[in-house]
Amino acid sequence: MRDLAPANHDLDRIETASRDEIAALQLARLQLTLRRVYDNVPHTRRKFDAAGVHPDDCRTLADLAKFPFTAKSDLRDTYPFGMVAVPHDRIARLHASSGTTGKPTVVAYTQADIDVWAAVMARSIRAAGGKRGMKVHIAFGYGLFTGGLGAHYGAERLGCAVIPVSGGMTERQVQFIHDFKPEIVMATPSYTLAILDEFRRANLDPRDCSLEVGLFGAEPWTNAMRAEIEQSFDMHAIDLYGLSEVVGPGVSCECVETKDGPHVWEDHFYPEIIDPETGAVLPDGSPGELVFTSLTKEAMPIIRYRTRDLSRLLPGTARSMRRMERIAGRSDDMIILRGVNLFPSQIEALILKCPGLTPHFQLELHRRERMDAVTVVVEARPTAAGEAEREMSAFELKHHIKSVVGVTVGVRVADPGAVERSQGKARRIVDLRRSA
Ligand code: DLL
Repeated sequence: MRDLAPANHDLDRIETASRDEIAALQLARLQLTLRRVYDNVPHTRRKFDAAGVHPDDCRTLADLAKFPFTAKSDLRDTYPFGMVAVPHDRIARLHASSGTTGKPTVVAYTQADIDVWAAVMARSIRAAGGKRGMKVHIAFGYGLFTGGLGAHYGAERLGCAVIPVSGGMTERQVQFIHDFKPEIVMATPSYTLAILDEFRRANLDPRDCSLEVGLFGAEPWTNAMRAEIEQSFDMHAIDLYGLSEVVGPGVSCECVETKDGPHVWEDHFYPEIIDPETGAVLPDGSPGELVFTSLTKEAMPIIRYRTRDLSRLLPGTARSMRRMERIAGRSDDMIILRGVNLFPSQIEALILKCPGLTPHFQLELHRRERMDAVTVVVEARPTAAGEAEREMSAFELKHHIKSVVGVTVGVRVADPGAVERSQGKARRIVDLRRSA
């Protein structure tokens, strides 16, 4: 793999500014944002009033802790435009995330918001090792999902040639990668595995393809999966994070020279870690729930948005801006099995330790005699699909899970190709418990 670290003079100046300078910029922008929301969003103004806080009470960054959180329910309750802080003729774009229940959440952007988004995505692709003149194959879905268009505008801003393939039609993805020779690919990690399978099915060696860097995100993945993707394609695999309510992809991204967790682009998004039970702000380094406040957004500024994503804030390394630890899981994806917390990402890391198994998997939840039970359904590698080998793999995985996580689960090793493939975010949890 080539050394693709960007030169210092190619970075935005603020990426390497002093912490004091970053904090001063954050405070000024935060005060403006609180004021903008208070003056223009009645829903949030009522919440501030009920909590007895006013934008003037924010004199230091720590004062932000006095302000109420925003939850997904606030966006649902005010559907579709109740959180918009600008006259509607200034809205330049709407995106929406489908969500599993009820109404979608809608997010709005002004032209200035779209510009900031393009800038933070360009910064992310550059941090990943992307350079002007490279070609970018975008396999994130285009449409209301923020993945495709977010990546698109960022790649264009960096001066790359964009190949807007979107998700799906996996055979054609492989053909275009083979024929157009992009250096960069952007996709969900689970869909990247489907592309990898298709390379092999087509009898092409993925290590021979032109790809040098992949930016992967939109769903949790592990360092074990990084290793699998990097070895299979002989390319750098970089973690890209974001969420629609905050902007879309490009809230934070790893740097290719360190690959030690995404750097939060703190000049635009202010991160906090809270205790998910009490809401108390925790010091950097403590594990908890990520909360973001936008610092520059116009159309839909967001104050203390509870992401439900579990992480930690860590000091900057390749940049001055703080890092977040790779997302361990979402609090709402956590399975509590006989008192033990279990995340799909833990299972993913253990599956990758078993040479006979592929990382295509789902967790089935059952209820047996009023006790919850989990069965890991995971595919055998085609080279280890015989009955005896599968039994061995199942035994091995069960053993790893028991000794690392501390719970007994069922394991079913399925035929190659039997586990549902997604073209976007993978569905890792299949809940078969009948509602009581
Ligand atoms: O998934 C935005 C995105 C697109 C990010 C493309 C990265 C790449 P939503 O659909 O609103 O937005 O989903 C946001 O996805 O709260 C996390 O739970 C999860 N997520 C996103 N990136 C990562 C990541 C987009 N790198 C939700 N690691 C977030 C783990 C991620 N989880």
